[in-house]
Amino acid sequence: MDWLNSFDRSAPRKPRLLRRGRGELYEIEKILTGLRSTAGRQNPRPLGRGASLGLIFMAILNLKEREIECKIVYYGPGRCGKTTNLEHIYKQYKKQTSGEMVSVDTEGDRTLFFDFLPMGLGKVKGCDVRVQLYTVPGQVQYSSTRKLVLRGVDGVVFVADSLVERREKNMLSLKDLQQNLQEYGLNIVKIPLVIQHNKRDLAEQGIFLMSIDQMERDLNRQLKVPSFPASAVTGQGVGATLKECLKLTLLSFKKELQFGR
Ligand SMILES: Nc1nc2c(ncn2[C@@H]2O[C@H](COP(=O)(O)OP(=O)(O)OP(=O)(O)O)[C@@H](O)[C@H]2O)c(=O)[nH]1
Ligand SMILES: [Mg+2]
Repeated sequence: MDWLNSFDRSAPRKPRLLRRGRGELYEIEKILTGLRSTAGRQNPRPLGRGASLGLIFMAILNLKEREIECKIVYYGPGRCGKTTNLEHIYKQYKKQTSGEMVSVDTEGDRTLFFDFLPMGLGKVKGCDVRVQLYTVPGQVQYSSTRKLVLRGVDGVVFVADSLVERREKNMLSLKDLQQNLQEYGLNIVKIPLVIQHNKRDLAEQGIFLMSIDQMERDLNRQLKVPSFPASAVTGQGVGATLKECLKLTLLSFKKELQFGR
């Protein structure tokens, strides 16, 4: 997968914003289902959900046509930089994006529903790999929307905020992720997960940040998942975070297939 190295530095496109009224949850569900099934595929045909009993891997497989479609969700507390991550990916990896970035209902820079960005990674081991990136709304009150966006998740990027005053919010959000995954029968210890320590650029402006060591102790002491310092604003670490999450997701997928045979 050398696609992340092939930067396309042409002029950034402005993400298209879909502004919708605050509908009921089933409304969002319809949007989510529609986006998932239309992004980059002409004849959506899910062949399998979970390769084996008891183990849940939600990637949509179309083995006959050798296609894999997986869903990566950016999770984390409000204002930690999830949308900014997607915006950076949308601008810098245009060749790999297979459609517009869509932000469903925003208020200023706050996500009220979710952001969505479809990508096509080309062939990996002969399979056409399509990836759908989502962000959840981080604000505490959008708990049910977060849970809905997580449905069918294959891999998670947990974006943590390096600001000292966000320490507790990071930990609460990680706990919220664990609980929401659990409600879908998924285990935070088993799901492909990467932690991003975001906003490291603020240190250069003299803002006192939590050390990476402290953030690792707070969030990653037990999980021990790959983690990356990053700045979604400058783009530093954004590609590395996504690449690692994709790697873990595809590896987990491969294991599932072998187990299911
Ligand atoms: N300096 C700096 N600012 C950042 C960084 N990432 C995000 N921000 C800023 O933080 C604010 C919130 O960023 P968003 O990407 O909207 O945060 P979010 O996680 O999507 O927030 P919610 O939608 O409310 O969950 C914006 O003003 C961003 O410009 C970063 O790495 N460095
Ligand atoms: Mg957002």
